[in-house]
Amino acid sequence: MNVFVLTGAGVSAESGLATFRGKDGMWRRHSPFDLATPQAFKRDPDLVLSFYDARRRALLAALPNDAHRALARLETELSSRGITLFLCTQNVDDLHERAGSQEVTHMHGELRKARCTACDQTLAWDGDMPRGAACPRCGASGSLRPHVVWFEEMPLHMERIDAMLDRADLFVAIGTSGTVHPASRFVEQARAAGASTVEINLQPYGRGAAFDERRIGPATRAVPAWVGEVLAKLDSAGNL
Ligand code: BV8
Repeated sequence: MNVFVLTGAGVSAESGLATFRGKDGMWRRHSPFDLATPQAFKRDPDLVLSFYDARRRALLAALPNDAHRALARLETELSSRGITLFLCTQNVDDLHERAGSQEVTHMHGELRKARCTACDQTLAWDGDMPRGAACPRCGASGSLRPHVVWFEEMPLHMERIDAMLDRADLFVAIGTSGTVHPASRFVEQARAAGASTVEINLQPYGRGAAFDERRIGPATRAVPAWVGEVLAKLDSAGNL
């Protein structure tokens, strides 16, 4: 059996990291087209780099929450039963990993990494990223950017993600508004492949009733509750 979990900014909201489209969301204060596109980076690299510097500093001060921990527990428990948990996140934070999740697929990249546009290497990066910073690998200066996927860039790991969607028995979307493509169509793809679908959110996805089940509530309460029920059902009925 295969479980596909997709997380969005809502799973990290209670760790104090701002979401994008909520009432105090990042895209309420700035346009994504001034901060999260290749053109924005070309037009004003200092503005874009300072945006990610501020988010990286906030991330280093943040801690995983009970939702992240519940998903790490789910991974361990399912694996001991021979069931695969594919955890795909739209988030660029590393709170899933810091909560103990071993396999995390970051389709929009990772805030604590840099990418060199000269040698294409990605490297750990925790400090601020000044515009002229030199690549520690190839020495090129001014070639570093945050290792995140901007709008109009291709998300990462899409082949693997598609394969896992096509063989999911259960698809769960946690804390995402379902606004951004291609993540927004994952639920339809998993459903078309025969998966049962569950949404865990503070308020429902903007569109359509593509979910078989909806659990409304804060992730730090709703996710541990859902994980507990999944494991109890596995132990009693032997299925998801
Ligand atoms: C691409 C960068 C091919 C890193 C991000 C087809 C149709 C429509 C549009 C497009 C399309 N094809 C391409 C597009 C354009 C674009 C797009 O989707 N635009 C949208 C806005 C209309 N997509 C792309 O460009 C993607 N690339 O498709 O490649 C291609 C190639 C070339 C040319 C064309 C196409 C690339 C998308 C990646 C963009 N990068 N971030 C960063 O800075 O973080 S997107 C950004 O949005 C973040 O990554 C974020 O993760 C993502 C999704 O947002 P959410 O996670 O859902 O967060 P949001 O704030 O929206 O919602 C929060 C949710 O949490 C809410 O539901 C709320 O209820 C819930 N919540 C809040 N608190 C809690 C909670 N839930 C539980 N508990 C709580 N406490």
